[in-house]
Amino acid sequence: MELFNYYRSTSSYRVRIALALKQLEYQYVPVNLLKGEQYDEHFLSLNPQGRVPALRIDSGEVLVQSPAIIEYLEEVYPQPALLPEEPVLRAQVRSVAALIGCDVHPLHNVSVLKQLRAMGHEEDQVNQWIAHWISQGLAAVEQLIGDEGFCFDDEPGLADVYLIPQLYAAERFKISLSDCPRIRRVAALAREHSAFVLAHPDRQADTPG
Ligand SMILES: N[C@@H](CCC(=O)N[C@@H](CS)C(=O)NCC(=O)O)C(=O)O
Repeated sequence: MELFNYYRSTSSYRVRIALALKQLEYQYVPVNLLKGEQYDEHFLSLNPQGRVPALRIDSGEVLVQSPAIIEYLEEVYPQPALLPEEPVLRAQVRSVAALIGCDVHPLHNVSVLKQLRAMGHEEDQVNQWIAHWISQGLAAVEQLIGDEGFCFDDEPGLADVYLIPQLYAAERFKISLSDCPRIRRVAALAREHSAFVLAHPDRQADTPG
């Protein structure tokens, strides 16, 4: 498999964690978002939306959108499972993933911020925008996750796959987690877990030296 991604892209980081948790080998293909490589003809032929991640699977098909890629991995490589068996718990885990993936991350994506700047917003307004949506989303996640272990279990699952990259973005944008002890607990566990360590933006092929 080939993963077209960017070291500090939140949605790429999710897929890297899922691949690492399932101990799947892949080739890392960097797409530099700051240089606009996502709009190169070659990359657009893989993903017409011009966004990472994209996963080329061994049959040659290219999958896009991190939720779809992660679901594919879960279906084809079911162990270790990212979702629990029990339907209510499955829905709760998916809720946290959706909250982050649909209601937080899209609001601070590169092209959304570019559009805010193009509409005349100053950098401090853009930063306030980012801080507002990330803080609000994480405050809700704090209420939804459990009191022990990773978000919902002793072992990491789908909610953790979404949360940890969002925390990396929160740190970049200097969002305080002082009111989020549960989230801080999950972050501390992830720092010690080999799959999360492997997938971390600081140690990818395109991480600046
Ligand atoms: N919903 C998509 C979001 C993909 C996305 O927004 N990727 C960002 C990086 S995290 C990107 O490629 N941005 C480039 C751009 O907006 O120009 C997913 O989960 O894969």
